[in-house]
Amino acid sequence: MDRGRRRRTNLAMLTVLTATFASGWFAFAAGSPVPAAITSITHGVLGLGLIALIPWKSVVIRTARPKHLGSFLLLSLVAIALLSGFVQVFLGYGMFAGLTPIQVHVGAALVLVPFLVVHVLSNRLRQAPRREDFSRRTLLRAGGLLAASGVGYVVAEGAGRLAGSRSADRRETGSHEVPAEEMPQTIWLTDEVPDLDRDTRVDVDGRSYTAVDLRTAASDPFVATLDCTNGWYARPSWRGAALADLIAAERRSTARSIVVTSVTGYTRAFPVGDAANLWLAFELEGAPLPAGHGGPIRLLAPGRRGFWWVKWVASVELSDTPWWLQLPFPPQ
Ligand code: HEM
Ligand SMILES: Nc1nc2c(c(=O)[nH]1)N[C@H]1C(S)=C(S)[C@@H](COP(=O)(O)O)O[C@H]1N2
Ligand SMILES: [Mo]
Repeated sequence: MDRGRRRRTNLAMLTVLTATFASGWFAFAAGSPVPAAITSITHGVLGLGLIALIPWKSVVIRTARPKHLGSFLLLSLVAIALLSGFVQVFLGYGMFAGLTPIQVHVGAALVLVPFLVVHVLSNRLRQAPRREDFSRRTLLRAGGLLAASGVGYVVAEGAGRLAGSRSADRRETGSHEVPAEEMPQTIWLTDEVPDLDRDTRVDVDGRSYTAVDLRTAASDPFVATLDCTNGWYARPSWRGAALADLIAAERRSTARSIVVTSVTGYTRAFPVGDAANLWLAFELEGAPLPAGHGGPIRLLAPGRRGFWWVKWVASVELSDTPWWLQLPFPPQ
């Protein structure tokens, strides 16, 4: 392999790996069907693009002169990320040695970042892109790689269905269905289930309610999809009151966001216009909301991923700060 090809292979690998990493986070953030389908299919196609580059990259690796331990660790972490991605897609949600495929997947992706940075910095001089790397020919090759990856994605989806794998029960986000009665109790990162009284009060824009008080403003039971980034979704029935029925329209008209905060400090801000589709729920599958699922009162945010569904709600406040001025994922 000549130097140019070697360099272009490495550049392609770096570009696709970076784009795969980024698209994974976008897929994590997407909750509604169209953005979720676009981001998770893009992520899958890019992941397969890494595999399509293996024949070239393996020549680069075999003929590399100094071989560094760090580079092999990087390679292993990419392999773990790829493998756990396929486990998630084809074997489904479940525990493997106490971890879910997505936990292994995102964990490997995060751990590989510093190895990738060192790998790129230590090779940056010899492998830096040159003008000839951006020729029409390179563009055609990149197009070919993308097309091959796209075909690979369709073949993998088809084969998964033919083989009767779990890949077929994914919704647009890639999450697998779990029966409502087996819905896991999930912590985003480090939060803990607090020990709350059934008549713990939630403060909503200056007024305070217990779960019993909320019944007066509550809907009939309805089904809402809880879709966790850990790779599962469930469609249980809930009962609760819409924030639009608890906070007067005049009050909302002067605010920009609604901040929902848990007794644990876990917090998320929402666009004020979402008030009709945000609910304070106190019942799950016809029974009082269990502590593990956020009882006595938790938020439902249909159309958003699970990490928005704040459990153990302590307060709901109007704010002048736009909702997007917050971390994209909760740090807790
Ligand atoms: C650079 C590291 C990564 C690589 C190499 C990688 C690769 C893959 C691959 C090959 C798949 C299977 C795709 C398919 O067959 O449809 C996959 C699935 C998935 N990955 Fe990643 N990924 C990486 C990072 C991430 C990150 C950082 C996240 C989230 C923060 C993420 C989230 C997901 C999700 C949710 C799925 C399932 C998507 C579906 O079911 O269609 N990935 N990944
Ligand atoms: N206070 C608080 N609320 C939280 C979480 C958390 O860790 N702390 N986890 C979120 C995540 S990641 C999901 S998927 C849902 C899970 O709800 P469940 O435990 O009822 O399944 O709650 C969300 N609300
Ligand atoms: Mo979650």
